[in-house]
Amino acid sequence: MSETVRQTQLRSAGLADEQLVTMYGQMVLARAIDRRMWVLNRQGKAPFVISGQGHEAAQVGAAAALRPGVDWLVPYYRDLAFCIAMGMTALDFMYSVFARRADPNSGARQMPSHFGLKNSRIVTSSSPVATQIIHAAGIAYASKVRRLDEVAVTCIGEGGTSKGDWHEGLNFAGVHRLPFICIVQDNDYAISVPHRLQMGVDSVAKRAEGYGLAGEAVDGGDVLAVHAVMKRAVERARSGGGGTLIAAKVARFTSHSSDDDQRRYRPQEELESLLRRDPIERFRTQLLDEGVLDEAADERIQQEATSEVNAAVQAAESAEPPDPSDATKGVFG
Ligand SMILES: Cc1ncc(C[n+]2csc(CCOP(=O)(O)OP(=O)(O)O)c2C)c(N)n1
Ligand SMILES: [Mg+2]
Repeated sequence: MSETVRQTQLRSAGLADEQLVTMYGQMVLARAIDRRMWVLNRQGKAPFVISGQGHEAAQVGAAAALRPGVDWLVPYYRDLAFCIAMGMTALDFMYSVFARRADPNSGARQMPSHFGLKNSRIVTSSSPVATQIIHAAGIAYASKVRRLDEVAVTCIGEGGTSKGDWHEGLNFAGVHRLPFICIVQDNDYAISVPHRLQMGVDSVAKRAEGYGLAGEAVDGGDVLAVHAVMKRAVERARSGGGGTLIAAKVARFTSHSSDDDQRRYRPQEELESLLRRDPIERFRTQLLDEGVLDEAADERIQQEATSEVNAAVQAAESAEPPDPSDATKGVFG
C-alpha cells in the first residue's frame, strides 16, 4: 500500500486522533489477551481456546461506528476484539476462561469465547453456528416495531453462511427492512474446509441482493476501510433504509481452535504471507507514519495491555468458583 493511500485513509476516516489511538489500543489488548489464552491452555488452565488473531481490524473498525450500550451485538466466538471495543474488560473475559462465579458472560455456564455482557448489549450465543443470525434479526425486528433507533449487528464466519439459519435470518431482515447488519468475517477456512469448497462466489457479499440487503465487500485487515463501510451500514439502518451484509476478508492466524492443528491442511507459506500483513502492524505503521502515534506512546499502550492481562489472570485465577447448588439456574433443556 502506498504512502498516499494511507494518508488519505487516516484523514478521511472522520475519526479524532484520540479515537484512532483508542481503537489501536483495543486491538493490542485483544491480541494480548488472545495470546495469553494459548499459554494458559498449554499450562492446563484454560480448557479451550478459539482465537480472534488476524480478525481484530474488522471487529474494532466495525465497533467504532456503533454506540456501545445502545446498539446490539450478537457476536460469534472470534469476536474478542469486538467485545473489548463494546466495553468488555480483560477481567470479564478471564472470569469465563477460568469458569468463575463472577463471569458476566454466562456465570461460567458457557465455554470461553461465548461472549455476553448485559450492560454492553452483547447477547450470548449458542455453539451451533448461525443461530446468532436469527437472534439478531429478532432484535432488529423488535427495534423497528418499537420505533427505536437501535441497530442489531451480528457476526459469523464464511462457513456458517452455508447454514439454513443464516438464510432465514437474512431473508427476514430483508423482507422487513430491518436495522440489521451481518458481518461475515471471511478467513478463508471453516476449520479445514477452504472458501472455494464452501461457496461458488468469491465474496459472500454478492448474495446480498438476493435478500433485499445492501452488500459490501471490504478488506477486513484495514481497520479504517471497515469503519467506513460500517458507518454507511449504520446510517442506512438508522434511517429506515434496511439491512446490510458486509463481507470482510480477514486472516485466521491460529489453528481453528486448541483442538485443531492447521499444519495438517494449510501450507506454511500461505500463513507466513498473511502474517506479513498483520492488521495490527498495518494500523500501527499508519499511525506512526502520520504522527498520530509515536514509539513511546506505542510502548506505553503495549505495556498497559500486558499489565491489564496479568492483573486479569491473577484476579480470575484466585476468584470464587461457581456455586454447585445453582448449576442449573438459567440453563434450559
Ligand atoms: C451447526 C454446527 N455445525 C458444526 C459446528 C462445528 N463448527 C464449529 S466452528 C465451525 C467452522 C465455522 O467456520 P466459519 O463459519 O468459516 O468460521 P471461522 O471459525 O472460520 O471463523 C464448525 C464446523 C457447529 N458449531 N455448529
Ligand atoms: Mg472461516
